[in-house]
Amino acid sequence: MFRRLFGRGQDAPRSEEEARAEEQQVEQSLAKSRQGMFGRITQMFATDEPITDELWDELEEALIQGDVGIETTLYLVNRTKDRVNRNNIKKAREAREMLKAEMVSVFQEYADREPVVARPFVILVVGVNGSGKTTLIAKLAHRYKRFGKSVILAAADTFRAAATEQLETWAERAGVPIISRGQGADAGAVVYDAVNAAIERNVDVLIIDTAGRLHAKFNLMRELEKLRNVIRRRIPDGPHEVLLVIDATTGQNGVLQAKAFLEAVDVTDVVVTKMDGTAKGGIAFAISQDIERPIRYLGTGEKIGDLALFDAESFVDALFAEK
Ligand SMILES: Nc1nc2c(ncn2[C@@H]2O[C@H](COP(=O)(O)OP(=O)(O)OP(=O)(O)O)[C@@H](O)[C@H]2O)c(=O)[nH]1
Ligand SMILES: [Mg+2]
Repeated sequence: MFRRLFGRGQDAPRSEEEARAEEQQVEQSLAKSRQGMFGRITQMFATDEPITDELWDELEEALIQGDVGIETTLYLVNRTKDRVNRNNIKKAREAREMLKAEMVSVFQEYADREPVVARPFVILVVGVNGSGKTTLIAKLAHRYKRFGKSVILAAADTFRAAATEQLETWAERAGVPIISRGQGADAGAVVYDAVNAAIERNVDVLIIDTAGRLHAKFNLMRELEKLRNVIRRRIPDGPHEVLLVIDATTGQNGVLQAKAFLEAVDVTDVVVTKMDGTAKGGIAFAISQDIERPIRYLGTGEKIGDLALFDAESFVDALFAEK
């Protein structure tokens, strides 16, 4: 179903067709998860058998194995059980929609913020190394460009060797300009140049890549604070979006690592990458609960078009899709 016409940075699908294509992408990226625990849950709730205590135990086990996390699992099982009892539901098949509704509600706890209108719209991308930041930036550049927005990138990961070159390659592929100073340069200086360039060239969207490999937490905080201050010197309400990137394949441990960023910077949204690479898509629930921010996008593959806006209902439907 077509639900969102206007995204915060004006990056939402423009038609039913585009929205449907994105839903299909999400569905495909969850194929492994459906073959794993979620397929088992679908089967458990696909019968006219009576609901038993064993069914609830099995559900609990499957959700935990699917990386939903213990707390969220218990919440889901208890809420669904209550609802089933209240409504006097007897057959497993009839309980399924109630389980799905509770799953959707987990994500909706952190609802979308009000749209922000700004130009340049500044997006800061943060996350542990290898989580998929640079790839996400390429996907976002491609996406905004497709929607008629002008984009400029800032290569502010000056820490890792070849990070700038990697972003340059993507920028070329996406057909957008990039501001860089190479490895070892001051990241603040890169951002300073990029903000000025974005303003002077009247660009719609500025997307900033950052280093994930800053060893000590203190360094991480200091660096991100510095970048934020550089942005605010010329754009006082920026950055308008701070995206925390989390790799779905790293499981609970990845969520724990990502939490360090919440102390370093005002994260507005989460992006879950590599959904296609895990059989434990339940990690999205754990992420939503632990990070306490809305999930904005899903990375569904390695290609530049493999990005979808996150929609709680489509996501849960896709986990339960019978195919
Ligand atoms: N399958 C899959 N692979 C992805 C996705 N997003 C990123 N990757 C891969 O993950 C790897 C790391 O991606 P990068 O974008 O370089 O990650 P990064 O966070 O910028 O890493 P650092 O710069 O080292 O901190 C690459 O091999 C990407 O192709 C995704 O949605 N699906
Ligand atoms: Mg990178």
